[in-house]
Amino acid sequence: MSASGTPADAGRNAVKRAAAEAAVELVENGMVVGLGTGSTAAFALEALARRHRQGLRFLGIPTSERTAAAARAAGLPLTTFAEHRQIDLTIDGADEVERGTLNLIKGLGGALLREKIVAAASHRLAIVADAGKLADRLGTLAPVPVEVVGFGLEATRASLEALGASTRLRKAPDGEPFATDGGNRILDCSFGPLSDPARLERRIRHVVGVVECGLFISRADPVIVADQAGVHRLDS
Ligand code: ABF
Repeated sequence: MSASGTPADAGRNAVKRAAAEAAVELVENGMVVGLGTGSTAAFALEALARRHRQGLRFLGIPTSERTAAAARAAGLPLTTFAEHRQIDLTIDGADEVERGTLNLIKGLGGALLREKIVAAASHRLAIVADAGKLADRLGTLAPVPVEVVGFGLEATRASLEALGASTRLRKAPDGEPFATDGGNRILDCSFGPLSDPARLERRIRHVVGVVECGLFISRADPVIVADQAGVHRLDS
């Protein structure tokens, strides 16, 4: 039993760690590496710190303030888009992975805007997840997080509901509306299982007041999932 949890927690962490460590093996000397957010990406950060201590040299661009803090605490060298506009490889997590297409839902960790900016600048995006994130259709396991500007939020919310969503304003642990690193709000939008996630991403991003949405279409390459049987690399 892990110190902080049940045998099930220990098993889940072992699976996440295995997926994360497999992705870190893709990192080569001299790379600019996008550093993801979430518990699975945190295992990747641990493995990167270990390889850095063994002599691997790379520069990291974090996808959230909390990832930046964790990377600095681990002694990892960071850079910015001002220095490097191209990222060689990003390692990040996901909330849901659509079998066969590798389309994703991301953002339940609240970092979707910076994650998508980093993903868009990345030559490769390695997604790491436990196999429980796999679904036949996106929207089965998770809502679509949508980052919106606080001003006019209720009007933006009505527009998203007109697309067919039931929406929930994300709250922080203190009960106040959650604020992203960019100072925006998140509406978690439940549309049910999606038949055309690419079309829905376009429609959501077209809504005035929307900053970005957590549908990541045709960006993942590869998706590395792990389960009790081992690590599996999924290619579209
Ligand atoms: C991040 O990883 C987010 O996009 C997503 O919400 C989160 C998943 O976290 P975990 O790996 O802890 O399930 O990239």
